[in-house]
Amino acid sequence: MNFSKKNHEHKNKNVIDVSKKVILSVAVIAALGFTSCKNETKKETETTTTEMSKDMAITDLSFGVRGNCGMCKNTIEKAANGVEGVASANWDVDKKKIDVSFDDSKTDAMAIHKAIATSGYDTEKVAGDEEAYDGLPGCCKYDHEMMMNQSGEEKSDDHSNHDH
Ligand SMILES: [Cu+2]
Repeated sequence: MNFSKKNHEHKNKNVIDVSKKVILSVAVIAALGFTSCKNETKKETETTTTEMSKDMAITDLSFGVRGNCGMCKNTIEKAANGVEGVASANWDVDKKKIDVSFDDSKTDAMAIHKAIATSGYDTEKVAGDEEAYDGLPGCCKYDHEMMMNQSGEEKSDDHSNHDH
């Protein structure tokens, strides 16, 4: 009699232990699920931020472009600005040099060289389109032998390139 009662109590205790374990497991699983969810959200945010900063990446570039005057300046800058991703373009008539800022996720340096060449102007890397050059106003028909990408110093000292 006494033995049987003890056995019964033991069984009840087992049932309670099992229930406790189940509740604990559910809580742990829920906690894990919540944590992993949180991590995923965090990851997504980080990825978005990286992509955004990549989109905003602006590259500054300078290279030589031949030309004569203010009309050349307009044509050259218009050609560079016509390339998607170019934020700004400024051609220096004295230095025969253009400063361009562009989004390098949308375009690259060669696309800008080619666009300027298509408008008729020689760049350091691409010769100007001949037909477009022929169509330029007389004052804009620049010398193809012209020095380009000059620093101000070279221009003020004409003998800097000679050995005498
Ligand atoms: Cu001109």
